[in-house]
Amino acid sequence: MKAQSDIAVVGLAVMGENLILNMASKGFTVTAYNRSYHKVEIFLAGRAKDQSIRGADSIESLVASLERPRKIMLMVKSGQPVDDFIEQLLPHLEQGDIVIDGGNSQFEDSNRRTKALAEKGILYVGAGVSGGEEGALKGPSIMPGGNPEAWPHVKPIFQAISAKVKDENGELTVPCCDWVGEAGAGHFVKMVHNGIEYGDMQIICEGYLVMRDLLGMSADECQTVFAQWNQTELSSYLIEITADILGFKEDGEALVEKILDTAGQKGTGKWTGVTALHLGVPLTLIGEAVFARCLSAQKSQRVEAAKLIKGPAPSFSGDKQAFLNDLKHALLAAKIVSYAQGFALIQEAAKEYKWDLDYGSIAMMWREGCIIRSVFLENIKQAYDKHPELDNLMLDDYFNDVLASAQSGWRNVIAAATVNGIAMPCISSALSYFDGYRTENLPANLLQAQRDYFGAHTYERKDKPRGEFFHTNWTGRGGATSSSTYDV
Ligand code: NBP
Repeated sequence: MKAQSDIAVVGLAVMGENLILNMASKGFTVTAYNRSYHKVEIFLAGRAKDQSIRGADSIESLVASLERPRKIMLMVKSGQPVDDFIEQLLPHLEQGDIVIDGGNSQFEDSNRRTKALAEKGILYVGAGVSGGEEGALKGPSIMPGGNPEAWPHVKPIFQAISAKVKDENGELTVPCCDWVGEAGAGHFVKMVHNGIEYGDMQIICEGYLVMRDLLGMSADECQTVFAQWNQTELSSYLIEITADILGFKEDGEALVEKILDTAGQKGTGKWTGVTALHLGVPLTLIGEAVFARCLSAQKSQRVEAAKLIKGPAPSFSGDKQAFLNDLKHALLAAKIVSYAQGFALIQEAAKEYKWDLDYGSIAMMWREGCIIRSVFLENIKQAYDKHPELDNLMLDDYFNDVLASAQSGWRNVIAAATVNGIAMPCISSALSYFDGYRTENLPANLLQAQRDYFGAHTYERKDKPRGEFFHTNWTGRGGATSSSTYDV
């Protein structure tokens, strides 16, 4: 083992332990530290035995064990614990040392911490890490942002431990980790990743619901369809595990049918939705995915409502295979809309926070190692390679063509689900966004008139240049005074 460690990892829970083992397996020497020291002892005697991993029993010994510039990665619970630990560390650090937060921190916290630490001469990195326990051990997707001066020091370690994608020669050499951008950009991208994960999961669940309740398919039959879809352009980790889950048996019966239909959530989908509202970006699909989990959690109300509120009894007559093909198109189209909305959110944040982002590179960071990994991300990379400033992914030729051919099946599925009383909040809201986005004249002319009528909020006119505002005394009773204008 080297006399001084390359990096320290603080926090020996599921992510920290596995990242340390991953780093050691790539030839780095790592110092392990945890608030409760007994976990360090257990780790050193167990999984870390005979590896290039040393323990530290105090912050002083942690800092002393590191070569300079020191790199200290926190894998602790996000929020106050991160600030508390940074406070404890600061008196022991020197100019140019690097603090990395690899937890699920809010991007505003990373904006704040990058600035506050830079004022003290300490380089801060806020890195989103995705892939859970297995990813952390074998190769996660890592999305680092923060102080760019830190990147050359952190890059060799992060790119060595991250998941890899094949290069043009078919070799697994392209790391699913690259510099995202300044301050909180890395954690912002990780947040949107998690929001997209909510959307992808809900889209799949809506497909399953239609198969089960409209087509009357068993879990085994659904499993066969998802396994087939995993050989198509829908191929992804989440479709793959869905097939596995549907085929899993307990006492000869599908376990999935025994699981209570109330979804949990830890909040990253909600943050994505709240951020979209703040930035004024329509993120309808992810928003619906969060609300779908909320509605599922109202189980006792739904049990009562199911008795009292009657809708149509689902029944399907027609060509089942053709309908399943339509359903596949509906899932694909909704997924395109979800990523188009997610990337539009990242683009708006880049403008707001003045981050210089490479959208194709972000797509490649999600290509492997994380929960939303899929072949589809390759097409997103290509779209941004062609047009780095593309306003919306749906405007890219490839995605426009896919949407054009998926459109009629997508509409058929939503029509059938609507007639049969089956809720598809994500797949149907995606279609509303798609139709709204391609509509030259929305009814917001009437909306502006309503706002001017009751609140003198003014409107712009089609027959006048943009930026000129008018107020009409609609009733003859109001005055000529208009309200000030403002944007969301
Ligand atoms: P947890 O989020 O469960 O955090 C547990 C760790 O935080 C323990 O080492 C604990 O020390 C330490 N800790 C706490 Br709690 N408060 C502390 C404080 N005030 N000062 C110092 N240490 C403190 O661990 P995790 O699931 O491994 O996740 C770590 C981070 O990675 C989190 O931000 C999480 O959101 C993120 N993440 C998790 C996953 C996943 O799949 N679990 C995936 C991606 C990202 P103790 O042992 O002394 O209590």
